[in-house]
Amino acid sequence: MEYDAIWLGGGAAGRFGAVFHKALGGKPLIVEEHHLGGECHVCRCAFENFFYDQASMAELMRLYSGKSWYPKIDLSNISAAKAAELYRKVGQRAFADTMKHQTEKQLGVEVAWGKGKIIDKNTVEVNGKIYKGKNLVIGAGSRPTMPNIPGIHLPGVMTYKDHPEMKTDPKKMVIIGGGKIGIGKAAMFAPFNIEVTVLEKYTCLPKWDRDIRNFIFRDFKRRGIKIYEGIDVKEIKGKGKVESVVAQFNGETMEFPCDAVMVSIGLTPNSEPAIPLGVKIGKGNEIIIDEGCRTNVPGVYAVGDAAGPPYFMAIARKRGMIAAKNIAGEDAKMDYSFVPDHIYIPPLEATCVGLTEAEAREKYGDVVLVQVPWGPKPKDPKSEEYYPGFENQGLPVCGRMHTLNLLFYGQNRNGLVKAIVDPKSRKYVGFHSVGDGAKTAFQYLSYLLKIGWTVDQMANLHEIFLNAEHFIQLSRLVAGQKELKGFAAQVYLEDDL
Ligand code: COM
Repeated sequence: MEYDAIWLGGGAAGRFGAVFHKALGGKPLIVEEHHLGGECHVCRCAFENFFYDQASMAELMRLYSGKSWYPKIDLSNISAAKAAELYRKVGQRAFADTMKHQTEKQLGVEVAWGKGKIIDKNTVEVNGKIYKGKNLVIGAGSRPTMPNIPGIHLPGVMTYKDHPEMKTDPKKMVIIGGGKIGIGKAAMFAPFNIEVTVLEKYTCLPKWDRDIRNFIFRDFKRRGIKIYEGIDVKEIKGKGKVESVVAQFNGETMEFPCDAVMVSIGLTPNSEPAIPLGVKIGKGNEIIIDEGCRTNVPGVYAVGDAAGPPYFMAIARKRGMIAAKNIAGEDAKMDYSFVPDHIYIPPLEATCVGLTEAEAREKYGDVVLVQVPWGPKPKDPKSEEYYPGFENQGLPVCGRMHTLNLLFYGQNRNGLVKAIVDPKSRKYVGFHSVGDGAKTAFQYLSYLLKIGWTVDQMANLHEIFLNAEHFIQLSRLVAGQKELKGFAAQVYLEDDL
């Protein structure tokens, strides 16, 4: 055999897996039709990061315009389509070239460019050329799940895949699906003067901590983003292009006029290339793998989104790494514990890892919360004014935008942090944040959760004050207590949405 493994698909999973495989001493070949890095720089993480930044700029300009020393800024001509155009012209090309350069030139991994056709588990044909490998790794990614409803193919209906392709600015957008992608897209479109309505069949962000959800939904309300939960979309209407979305809500038919629809009801794994090999496929169309990313067919592995959730880049890359180790003769296993989650809600971000407060209370009984801000807020506070008597609102929370806290005192525009501790063991069981910049810390916090990190250990770290998540200094304030009593909220407050 010419190669130790053929990696079908050079996305996050295949690219990282093949690189790791080579570093372990193997001889990998990546087969890739379009770009190395997969969808990342086309329409997923690189694009999302770029667009988040653009939307944050727009939202901050709106918030600061005419306040304090900031000039009045005319936002009538801002354009999401122009932002997308800049990305298409520069970002997509720059990242594609960088991925290619890094993989082929810097790291020396061989790539067969073209559509790979699996002949058998040891043979792949690319542009008429036959490649032979001892192992085959399928990393074919995923695609947006589309509902089977009338009008789904009308022009103006898009998914995350088409977002970078937008050429005009919609005035009204309906987002079908209030999961992580839908909520993130709603928050990113709204700053560009687009009227956004989210229609969710069940509950938006059901797995997130209640305080974080409330923060996001309160913020959405302020910004005029409408959310309907428990609504069943039946049809997209329009003559030649999208004109409205029809849905059933509380037994009534509702129609939402719009000129764009974003569908974000989930992802479907691209398992089809593996089917002829006799590989087992699950109910969600995913390739079924064991902890070592092996399929039921010896010598055939599956990695990344093609093997089903969690759909998260770190998981995709790690599945690649685990498959590489196993191909190289190790017995490596995936670890799915304490995977963080993250949503951009410009100009902030929401990040979490571990248990929510409700889950923690169920598991541990009483828990201690280390949380700011907390408690009642002044009613309809004006900007640039201080409201005494609401001391729980005073601490700046997020990383670089403390100005938000001072400019909008008591409105909680700059975030929320919350650590949940089991008081008996003094171990953290969950971390939650809305702010900016906290996601960096959460990469490491997920590991600290895994090793059973305690408030006492946290109190011994060196914070660089001010920081984006404040967990070190806030925890130190309670760590001296023999019996942990926490820092702020110990009871649920009424929702104040
Ligand atoms: C995302 C693509 S940047 S990859 O994981 O680096 O290949």
